[in-house]
Amino acid sequence: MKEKKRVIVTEIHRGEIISYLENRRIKIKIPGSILFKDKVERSPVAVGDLINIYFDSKSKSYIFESREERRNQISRRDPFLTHISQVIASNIDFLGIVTSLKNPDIQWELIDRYLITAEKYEIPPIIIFNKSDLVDEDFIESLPLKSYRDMSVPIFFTSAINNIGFDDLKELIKNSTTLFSGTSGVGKSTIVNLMEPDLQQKVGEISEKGARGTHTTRSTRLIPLKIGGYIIDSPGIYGFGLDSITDIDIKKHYEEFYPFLDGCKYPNCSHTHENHCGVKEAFSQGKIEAIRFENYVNILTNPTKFIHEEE
Ligand SMILES: Nc1nc2c(ncn2[C@@H]2O[C@H](COP(=O)(O)OP(=O)(O)OP(=O)(O)O)[C@@H](O)[C@H]2O)c(=O)[nH]1
Ligand SMILES: [Mg+2]
Ligand SMILES: [Zn+2]
Repeated sequence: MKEKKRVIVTEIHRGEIISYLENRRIKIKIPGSILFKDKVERSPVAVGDLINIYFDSKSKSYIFESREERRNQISRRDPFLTHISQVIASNIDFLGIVTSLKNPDIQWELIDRYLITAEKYEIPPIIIFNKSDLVDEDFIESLPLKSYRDMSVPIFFTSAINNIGFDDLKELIKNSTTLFSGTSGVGKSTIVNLMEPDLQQKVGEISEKGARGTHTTRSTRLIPLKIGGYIIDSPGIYGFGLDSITDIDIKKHYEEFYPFLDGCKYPNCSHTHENHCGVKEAFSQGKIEAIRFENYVNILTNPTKFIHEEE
């Protein structure tokens, strides 16, 4: 008789699942028939999934049998192969959007793409502005954060190399599963190392001439925290196409536009090319943060394609 076990997926490497069973790291084989069943969804198994496995005494290896229903998932479209949807992780409590204040610069449009996705999948987002040691107070004061604060998105300013700004963040995410996502070089792995010092994930060097990261983290990894809960560290993304998100979802996110909708002549106004548009008027009068309006237009006109700017 096959003895079944249920485990959590901590990593996936070349078609092999990594997990822990009784504190021991195990490798689990995925039958090829499952991997290639559905070419549109590239992630039949994702980090964070609960899966059922059994031990095959013949091959002396663990074999994947089935996946439990996901409570939720965060997925994105590949910006080059927009028909392919990729699940970054599943069963998460917080989406930690990690960006650096400098080296690389803040990716505002990417933040909004993450927020729209988090809202759609009902996963509370957190924004972490890392590398606060590289900018001054005035810079932080001048950031256009009003709409995020009005939406009650928790915002943290951290310096991972100086261990500053983490107390409240730890308090919030302990006993939960938090996915850290963002572009390469923003400090995701450095933050994870700080929270779990025994671990020492590989951290990238930022080259002198370009400030961009070097894609140090190669695969998504779920890491148990001593304070309770898990962090999921993930490789820097180069683009984020929205997945299964409609114009309605996009419009819904921009709550600060709501008070001006009365000024739009057409009920389904897209606030882009139309005349008599209350939102555009509010934007031109400085009543809506410029960066938010620009993000909105870019996302609405190009939902599935977004390549972040390399510096
Ligand atoms: N000045 C400064 N540098 C930092 C800070 N946090 C991380 N770094 C540096 O930024 C570089 C990239 O850090 P990583 O932690 O590898 O970045 P990552 O987001 O994990 O990058 P990928 O794994 O490629 O996605 C390293 O050289 C870190 O030392 C910080 O708070 N301040
Ligand atoms: Mg990393
Ligand atoms: Zn309008």
